[in-house]
Amino acid sequence: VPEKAWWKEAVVYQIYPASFKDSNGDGLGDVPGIISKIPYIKSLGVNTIWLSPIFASPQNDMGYDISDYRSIHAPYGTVEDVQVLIDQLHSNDMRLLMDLVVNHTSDEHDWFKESRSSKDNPKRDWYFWRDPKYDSEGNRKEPNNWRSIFGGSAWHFDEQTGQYYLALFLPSQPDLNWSNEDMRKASYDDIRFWLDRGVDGFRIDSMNLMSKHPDLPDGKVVDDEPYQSGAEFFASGPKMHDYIREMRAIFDEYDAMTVGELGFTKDEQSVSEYVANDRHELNMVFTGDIVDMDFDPDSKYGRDDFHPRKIRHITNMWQRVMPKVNGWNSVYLDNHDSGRSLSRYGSDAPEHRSTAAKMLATYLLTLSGTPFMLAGQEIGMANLGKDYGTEAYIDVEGRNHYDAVLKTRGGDHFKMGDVMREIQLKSRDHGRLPMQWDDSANAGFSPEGTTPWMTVNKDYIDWNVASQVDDPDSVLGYWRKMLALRKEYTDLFTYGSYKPLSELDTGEMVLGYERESFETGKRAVVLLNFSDKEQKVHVESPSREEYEVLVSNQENGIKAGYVTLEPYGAVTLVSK
Ligand code: TEU
Repeated sequence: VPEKAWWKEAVVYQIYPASFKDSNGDGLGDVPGIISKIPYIKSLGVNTIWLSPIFASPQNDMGYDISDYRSIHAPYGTVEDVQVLIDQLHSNDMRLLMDLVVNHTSDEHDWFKESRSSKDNPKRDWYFWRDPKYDSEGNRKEPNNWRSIFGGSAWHFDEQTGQYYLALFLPSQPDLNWSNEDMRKASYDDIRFWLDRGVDGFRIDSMNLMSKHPDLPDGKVVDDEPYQSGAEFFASGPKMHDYIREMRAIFDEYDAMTVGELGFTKDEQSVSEYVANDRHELNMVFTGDIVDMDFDPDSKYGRDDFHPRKIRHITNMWQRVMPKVNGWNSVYLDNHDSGRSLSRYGSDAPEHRSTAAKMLATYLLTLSGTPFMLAGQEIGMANLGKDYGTEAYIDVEGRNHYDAVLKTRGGDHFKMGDVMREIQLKSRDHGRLPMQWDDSANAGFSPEGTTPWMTVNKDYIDWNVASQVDDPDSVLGYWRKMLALRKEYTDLFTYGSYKPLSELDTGEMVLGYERESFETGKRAVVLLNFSDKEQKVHVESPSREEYEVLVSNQENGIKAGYVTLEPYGAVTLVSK
């Protein structure tokens, strides 16, 4: 039986600050805009907000490139505004998680400026500086073959001192060297700065990249490209658990929670080591597998279509592993780094959109773990439609990919159909679309007459908060109902046991599972149709007569012994 904790009962609403609510008409969302929406967020039934980075930053990676952790990017507001946000959330019994980006800084951070200034600067070792290598012809080469996650080499030559520095993301996001104790201490001071102001926890960005193999060896060569992943030497490196434990001591002083972003590491054993309770490391992680279900194993924009068997496998694995190791996990389908789950794992076709959005909500809110939703999910926000051209896509990751492929195809945009298909599904832009509040200009995100920082999806005319907020049958109405049920049945959905239903009973397109409360013995059967076809499911154990429908996104279809799921249908039964 899992021990209770506030962070296990949290339901988290992720806000991408640039895209939530622009209060002053500069085209960018801001902290006062978020504050103005607290009553709305609270009315949904969520109790925690995760804010993607709002700190001072040149914004080369939308704030994931921080130049000063203790001040706020001016267009978003001030430290005082954030204090108001924290205080107002607290007085509403809500909490705030911030984004902790400490695997790297911006190259405009003072630490990096000092570090790059000379080889003997005291902060030189706060980053990774290495001498060049030379090939047989005497040409200068990078210290190793690692590839940046955003493409190209992960090393950048700095003329001033004649060495390369490491940057796993953009060249302007140099990696911090966590093996340097002074660097770690400086970072902990920044963490305390926010904890002292009442922040309730952190989502730790690129968490498991903070410990690299000390020798920085060449990555395994898998093709004839000049740069190779190298992740086997920079993800979950040898000191990773030491650093996390050192940080945990600080978080414990404040009863703060942590959720670590876990890239590359996907196996049960390694994931468990971060979250098993007795190891005292993180409260939970984001395993990347759930957002990668339509990625090619080696490349995000490689094609590998989603199939329900993938979500069955991933869900069954983590739901069973966590209780075994006395650990905890997050439950999520969306974030700011990909396309909307509705468009990828459900359907945004007009005839299915509302049903599919409700089906995915049912998934998120009937599993054990802490649910994280992305703002807009509650109204069924979807990807940009296929009629948007390349100019609508502005994120650096997708653009770099497009440009790199374009080059290999002789610059011919007409040969890019396959690449556009993947961008239309998975580009990070989709997760960052401005929030659709109403059907006025700019979807009510920015005042009329201003130009939002990125495309507002034109489907906002039909899909917005105002049109759903008073309609109990809307996607928003369904989210509210599900959030209330999750709260009412905390013992069942948050803390209960999990048992998968056999694929033989559900058929391959349906995900089915049973939950049971340790406290009351109450049981739930959840059936989710991940296809656009009707599916007939045999529900045997125990007999149907003992169950009633708790919530569903379809009217009919439930007969003794069988449930007929409509396309994207979701039925949750509970024992009487
Ligand atoms: O993402 C880390 C990461 O590994 C990403 O490359 C992710 O896999 C990719 O974006 C999926 O498309 C985090 C943040 O979530 C992301 O927004 C940042 O760009 C990145 O770190 C660098 O800070």
